[in-house]
Amino acid sequence: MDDISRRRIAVTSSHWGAFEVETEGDRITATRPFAADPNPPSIPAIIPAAVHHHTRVARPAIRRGWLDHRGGGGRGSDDFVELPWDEALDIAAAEIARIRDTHGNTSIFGGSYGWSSAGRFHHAQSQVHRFLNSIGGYVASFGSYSTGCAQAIMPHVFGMNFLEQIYHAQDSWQTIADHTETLVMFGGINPKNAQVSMGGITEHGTASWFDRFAEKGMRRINIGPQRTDAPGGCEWMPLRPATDTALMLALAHVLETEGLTDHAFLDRYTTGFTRFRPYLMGETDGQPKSPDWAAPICGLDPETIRALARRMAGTRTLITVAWSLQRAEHGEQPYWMSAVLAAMLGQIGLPGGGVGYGYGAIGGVGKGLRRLRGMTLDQFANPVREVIPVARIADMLLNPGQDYDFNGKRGPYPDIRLIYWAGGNPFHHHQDLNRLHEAWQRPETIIVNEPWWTPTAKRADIVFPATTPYEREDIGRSDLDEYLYNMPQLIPPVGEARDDYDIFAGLAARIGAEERFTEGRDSATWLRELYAGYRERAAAQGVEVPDFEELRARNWVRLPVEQEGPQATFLSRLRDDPEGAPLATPSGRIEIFSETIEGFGYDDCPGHPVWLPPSEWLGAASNAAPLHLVSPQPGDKLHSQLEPALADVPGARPVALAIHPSDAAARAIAEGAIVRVHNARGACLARAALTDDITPGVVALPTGAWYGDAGENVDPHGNPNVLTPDIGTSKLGQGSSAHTALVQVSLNEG
Ligand SMILES: Nc1nc2c(c(=O)[nH]1)N[C@H]1C(S)=C(S)[C@@H](COP(=O)(O)OP(=O)(O)OC[C@H]3O[C@@H](n4cnc5c(=O)[nH]c(N)nc54)[C@H](O)[C@@H]3O)O[C@H]1N2
Ligand SMILES: Nc1nc2c(c(=O)[nH]1)N[C@H]1C(S)=C(S)[C@@H](COP(=O)(O)OP(=O)(O)OC[C@H]3O[C@@H](n4cnc5c(=O)[nH]c(N)nc54)[C@H](O)[C@@H]3O)O[C@H]1N2
Ligand SMILES: [Mo]
Repeated sequence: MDDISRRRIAVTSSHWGAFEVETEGDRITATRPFAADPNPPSIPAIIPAAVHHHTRVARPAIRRGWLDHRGGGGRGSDDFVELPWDEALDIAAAEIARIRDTHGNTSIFGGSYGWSSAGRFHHAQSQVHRFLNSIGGYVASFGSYSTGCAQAIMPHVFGMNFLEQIYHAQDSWQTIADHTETLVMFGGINPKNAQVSMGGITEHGTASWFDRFAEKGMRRINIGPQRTDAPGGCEWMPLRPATDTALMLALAHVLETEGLTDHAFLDRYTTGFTRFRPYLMGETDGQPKSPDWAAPICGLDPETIRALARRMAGTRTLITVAWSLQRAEHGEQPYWMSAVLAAMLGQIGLPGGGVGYGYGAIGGVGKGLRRLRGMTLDQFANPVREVIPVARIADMLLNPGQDYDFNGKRGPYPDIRLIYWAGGNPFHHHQDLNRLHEAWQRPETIIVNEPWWTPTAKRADIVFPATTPYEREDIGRSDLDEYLYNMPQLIPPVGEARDDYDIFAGLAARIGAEERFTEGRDSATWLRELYAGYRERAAAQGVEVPDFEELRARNWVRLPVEQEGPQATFLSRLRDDPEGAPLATPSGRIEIFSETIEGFGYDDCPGHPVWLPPSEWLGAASNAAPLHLVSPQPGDKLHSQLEPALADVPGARPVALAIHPSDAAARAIAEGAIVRVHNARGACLARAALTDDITPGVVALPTGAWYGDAGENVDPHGNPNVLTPDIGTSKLGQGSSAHTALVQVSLNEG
C-alpha cells in the first residue's frame, strides 16, 4: 500500500453512503459526509470508534472445547484459544476436508446470508461461495430476509423476477413526481431506511423527492402502525399490523359495489377475477369483505375506507408496499392483494399509477438508472443441488432428513455437519434466537470470518479475523447509484486481520484447490482484471470510465447513467401490447387467480389472495402477550454493524422501544424507564420511548443490538429477535416472519 504514516484524507463508499475519511498513521481519526450528498446519513461519525474497537477479532481463535474434543456443545459459553495463522488454517482446512470426505459436500452449509460490506471484489459472500465451490460445493440458501416471501409469490403474479421488477422495471421517482396524484403507502416510505442501499448510495434523494411531491400537491397517505414510517407532512392512517390484506380487500369491495372497478382492464390484462370475485363478495364464505367487516380488524373506521377507495379510483394512484409487509406470516397475501387492487383500479401500466414495492426500503429503488454490466468475481457453478429458503436455517439444523414444502416443491432438509459463515450475523438477523442457539449446537464444526466478536463469532468453533473495507483496496459500484469509487486502503489491517480472499486462498492451498480458487492471482491482480473487464463492457454500452490508475488518482467519478428519454413505467409494454408483449405467467397476464398456486394445495396460500389471520396479531392478543411488536430496521446504523461503538454511548443501550402513552400509562411506565419485553419465546430489556406516533397496542423495537451471551435469560441489549417467531410466511414463500409477534411489556423491577 501507499505510504500511510502521514495524515491523509480520502473518500470511500459503504452500503449507507460515501464519506470522507481522515487517517493518521495506522488509525482512522475522523469521518465526514461526502460533499456531493444533499442529505448525508448520520452513520459515519462512529466509524473510527468501531474500526479500532476492543471487540475487533485480533488473531485467529479456536473455541477451547472444540480444540480439546471436537464437536458442538459449549458454543457461546466456552472461551477461545488464539493461534498463529498457519496453525489455525491447518486445523480448519483439515476439518473441512475431513467433513467433506466423510459426509460429502451436502453436509456443508455455506448459505452465509448477510450484507457484509460494500466493495465489489472483497464481498465476503461471493468469496465464501467461490471457495466452497472450488472444493466441491455446498448447501446454499434461496432469497433474503429482506424479500424472500415476495421473491417466491410475485413471479406467479407478474411473471418476472421480483428483484428485476423492483430495481429495474418499476416507476421511477421522476415518473411518480410527474404523474401520481395520490400515493398510498402501505408501511410507509421511510427516508431512514433509504439511507441504505446494497453496494452503495451516494446522493440520498428520497426526502427531496417528498418535498417535490408536497409542492405539487400530491396526496401522500401512510398506512401502517407508525407515523414516522413516512416523511413529515404525509397523512397517517394508523393501522393494526398484519391487517393490510383486510383493508385492501375492503377497498376492492368498495370498487366492486360502487361500480368503480375497471372491468375493461381486468378483461384485457388479467386472468382469474371471476374466481376471486365470489370470495370478495362473500358468496363463497358468507362474509362480504366490506369496509364494515374490515374496520374492526384494521382498527379503522368504515367511512375512511370508503373515502379512500373513491379517491384511489378518481385520481392517478400509485399503491406502494413496504417490504416489511411480507416479512410476516402470510406475507404473500398483502403482496398479491395489492396487485389485484391495482388491477381493479385499472392504472397498471400508466405512468405514476398501479403498484410498486420497496420504495424507501433501500435508497436505490426508484432512481431509475441505466444499468452497466457488472464487475463480479466468478463464484463457479455449485455442484450441490440442495438449497433451503434462507430463513429456514434453524429448522434445517434441527430436522435433518425431514420433508418441508417450498413453492410447490417438497423435499428433505440436508444433514449439516459444517457451517461456514462470512459476512453475516445470523445471531442478529434470525428469528427466535434462543431456538437458533439450540439448533446451532448440532453441527460438528462452525467456522466464521468476522472483523468483530459478534454473537455469531462468539458461537463459532474457529474464528478468522477479517479486514474491514478501510484495511484493503476495492472498487465501489452499484447499479442503483450514479458513482464509481476506488475505495483505497486507508489503514493497515487491524490486529492480524486478513482479507477474506487471503483466508480462503490459504484454506484452498491446504485442500489442494489453490489453483482453482486463485487462478494464480492475488487480490491486487484480480482487482485490476475485474475492473478492466468492467471498463470494457461499460465502453461497449457507451459509458467511458477512467482506467484503473486514473480512477485511483481521482478516487471517485460520477457516471452518466441517468435515463434519457421517457422514464420507467411498470408494465407499460403490457398495457401497450398485451398480445405482443405478454407476461411470463402461465396465462401471459397478471394472475388474480393462479392455477399453479391452487395446484400446490396449500392451506396457507390458496389460489387467490385471501385474509388469513396470522397466529399472532392484535386480534389474537392475550393477557400474557397483549401488544403487537414490530421490529424495523435501525435508523442509526446498518443492521448490527458498528454496534459495539454505538453501544458504548452512555444511555444508548438497551435500545429504545416506541410505545403509545396509553399503553405505557396502563403499565406505570414513564419516559426513559427500563422495561422488560417478553413472551413465551424470550425476553429482552428496552428503554421506553413514549410517542403518539404509534398505533395503540403496538410497540416498535428496532433490530441491530447484539444478542447476549449464552445463559442470559433476559437479553440485556434489546435484540427483538429473542421475541420473534421462527416460522415461514407460508409453505409457498417460507420467508422470515419477523413482524409477527405478540409481547408483554413490564417495568423492569430490580
Ligand atoms: N426482527 C427482525 N429481524 C430482522 C429483520 C427485521 O425486519 N426484523 N430484517 C432482516 C433483514 S431484511 C436483514 S437483511 C438481516 C440483516 O442481517 P445481516 O446482514 O446478517 O446483518 P449485518 O449486521 O449487516 O451483518 C453483516 C456482518 O458482516 C460483517 N462484515 C462486514 N464486512 C465484512 C467483511 O468484509 N468480511 C467479513 N467476513 N465480514 C464482514 C459485519 O461485521 C457483520 O457482523 O436482518 C434480518 N433480521
Ligand atoms: N438505516 C437503515 N436502513 C436500512 C437498513 C438498516 O439496517 N438501517 N436495512 C435495509 C434492509 S436490509 C432492508 S431489507 C430494508 C427493509 O425495509 P422495510 O422492510 O420497508 O423496513 P422495516 O424497517 O422492516 O419496516 C418498515 C415499517 O413497516 C411497518 N410495518 C411493520 N409491520 C407492518 C404491517 O403489518 N403493515 C404495515 N402497513 N406496516 C407495517 C413498521 O412500522 C416499520 O417501521 O431496509 C434497509 N434500510
Ligand atoms: Mo434486508
